This record gives sequence, C-alpha cells and structure tokens, in this order.
Amino acid sequence: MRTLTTRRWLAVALPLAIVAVLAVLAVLATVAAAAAMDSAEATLHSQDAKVSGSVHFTQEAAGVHVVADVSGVKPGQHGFHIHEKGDCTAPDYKSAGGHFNPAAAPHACDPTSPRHAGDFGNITVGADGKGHLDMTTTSLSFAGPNSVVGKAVILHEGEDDCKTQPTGNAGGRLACGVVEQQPMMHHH
Ligand SMILES: [Cu+2]
Repeated sequence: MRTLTTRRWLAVALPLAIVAVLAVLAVLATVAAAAAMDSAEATLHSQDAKVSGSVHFTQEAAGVHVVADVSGVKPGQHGFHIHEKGDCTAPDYKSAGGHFNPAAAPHACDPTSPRHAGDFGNITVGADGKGHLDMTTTSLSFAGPNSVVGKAVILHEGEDDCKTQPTGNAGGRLACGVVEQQPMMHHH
C-alpha cells in the first residue's frame, strides 16, 4: 500500500520536475543567446602567408570586450588599431583608410584618454611569433557612430609610439581584417 502511494506520487511529481527543469534550461538558453547577440569577428589576412590572426568583439556591461590573437609575426611591439573603412582589398591595406576616430580625438594608446576610438595601442608578439591582446573599451559599440561593425582591424609592421599624430608612426600595414557582425542566435 505504502509502495503504491509512493509510486503514484512519483508518477505525478517526476514529469512535473522534468517540465520544470526544461523550463529553466529554456530560460537559460534564451539569456545566453541574448548575451551572445552583440558580437563581431575579424579574420586577419596578410600578404605574408605565415601571418594570421583573429579578433573577437563582444558587447559586455563594461564595454566592448576585444580579444585578439595573432601568429607568424615578427617578435616585438606592433601597432594595432581599428581603421575607418572595412576594405582590405589593396595589397598595402591603405584601402582601410586612417584610424577610426569618430570623435576627432588626438592619437594615443590605451588607456590614455582622449584617443581615437580605434586606438588599441600595441600588441606584444613573443619569440614564438604569437601575440595576444585582451582589453575592454567603452570607445566602441555595435551601433551608432562608434560602431566597430564594418570597420577594419590593422596590425602594423612596427611599434606605435603612442604620440606621433595621427598614426603613431607604426609603419606599414602587415595584416588587415574586416569586422563582421556574427549572426544573431535569437530574435525577440
Ligand atoms: Cu593603424
């Protein structure tokens, strides 16, 4: 009798528990999809086939989180910026125009302010030819005048001195990538 009651209770409670768990998972998936909506990516291309890289942009509460990885690059400091045109068609990447500077600010390096919205400063490349940059900036967004979408990421041959106007004297353009918004995972 007691076993039967327990079984009957389980027969009702178990499906309810499963439905509740599924509902929570659905809510979590929706939240995750919404959080992933504002993201963009640039794949770096170079005339030097050894050079490659990728840059990810994600909107977070504190600003746009930028994570860049490059490889096959000469060790040292390399100027790293957002340039105003998402056009990497010219072999010297001059087609990408100047630094992305919607506020007409002077050139400087992160974290100096004011500076160009596209001024990241330098990326440090180690003896293994690899460089990694991780920063969060409030100077970029995914909409409006400061939108990073459709601009270009430029990796320079040389070091940004963080003072020469308006370029930082970082030399030629080693690699270029157009910033493309990632497909939205969820629509409201
Ligand atoms: Cu640049």
